Amino acid sequence: MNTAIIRSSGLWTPPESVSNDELVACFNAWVEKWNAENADAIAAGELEAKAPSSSGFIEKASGIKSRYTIDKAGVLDIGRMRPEVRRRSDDEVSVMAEAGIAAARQALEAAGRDAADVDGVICSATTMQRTYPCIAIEIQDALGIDGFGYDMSVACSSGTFGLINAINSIQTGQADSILLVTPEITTPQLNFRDRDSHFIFGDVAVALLIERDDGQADGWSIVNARMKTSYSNNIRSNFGFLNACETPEPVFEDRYFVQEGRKVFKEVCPMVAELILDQLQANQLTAADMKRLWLHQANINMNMMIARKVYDRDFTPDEAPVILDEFANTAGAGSLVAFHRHSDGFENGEKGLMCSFGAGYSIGSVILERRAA
Ligand code: CO8
Repeated sequence: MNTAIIRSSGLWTPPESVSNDELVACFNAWVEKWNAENADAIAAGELEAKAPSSSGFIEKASGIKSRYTIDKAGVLDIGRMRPEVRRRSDDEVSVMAEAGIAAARQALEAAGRDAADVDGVICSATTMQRTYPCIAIEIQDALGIDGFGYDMSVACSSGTFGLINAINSIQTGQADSILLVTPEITTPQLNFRDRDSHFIFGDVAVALLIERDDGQADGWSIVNARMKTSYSNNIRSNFGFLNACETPEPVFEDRYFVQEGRKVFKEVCPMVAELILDQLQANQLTAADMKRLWLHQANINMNMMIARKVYDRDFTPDEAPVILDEFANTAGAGSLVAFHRHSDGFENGEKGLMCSFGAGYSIGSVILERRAA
């Protein structure tokens, strides 16, 4: 069986970022307007007045300070409160592919590789912009890769499950080199008029180049990979192709992201810590062997709790780096972005662990070892 190595990574961020203060100012202006327009119904007890949001709550409850979006003006326009996306012709590159291509090009450049070196593209993200042709095939075509491409989706574990698929392709000899691309365009899936969730997500694209390990190249070899899923309705979106045909017609809000955040927190943290500790033990390793945990980036308090349980001691920010202050939750991209931003300072043979967790529930956990050729 071949062995796989992560050779390089790449990242695309939209040019515009929205701070908590900007987001909250827009939300609160809309709340004030809505409450004024519905004052009579509120006074009569027919409607409940909407409560304002607060930057202080957002930062304390989630650790998020800002998020990138594909269209700041649309998000902050109280008459719209969602990104505006120009409809593109069939001859133009799609929004998701464009983001993915930029991240993929960066990963190729970082490894000194070009399209001729790559056999396949996996596009793994929470939601696809269209059903077919696959976004992965569009990315493959734009980069000029002679091989194959396919899309896959496992919500917040899309990045790690995609990585594990790439590893499997290389181990079985199906491919020698795979570009994994995770473009997460989440802000159009968010209800910016919902106080509970309007601050949570941001847009990004991340790419990893995974190759057959020939023992010559720098990178990260794969020590072990684990996947776990367990059905839960606590994080849900009912957006889908049947919406247009459903009777009764679904309310528009039902198509957005919704969650029972407290339940998710309580249920997912112990599941993740237990899986990581079990995986380490099964590989004759302990937390002390892990120089860094690149955890999914949904909530800083979740990450602190999981890292505390895994290390069984206080830990330094360097041991469980946080990127959600800048990016917010980027769904399936989060743990890969943390890896991209914070994979320096490893000596040959030192190990770290990448772990995603989220809707499904789903957990993807990969132990990596630094290889310096
Ligand atoms: N401003 C001010 N106050 C607020 C706000 C706000 N914006 N929102 C809620 N509050 C208030 C509430 O009204 C409540 O007040 P009171 O105590 O008086 O009733 C108080 O704050 C506490 O509310 P919560 O209990 O809801 O607050 P929490 O402390 O639980 O924090 C979080 C909310 C931050 C959402 C937290 O529960 C959390 O992050 N949980 C983990 C969730 C998680 O990790 N989910 C993973 C989702 S991501 C995923 O799986 C990918 C899905 C695919 C994504 C697709 C892209 C869109």
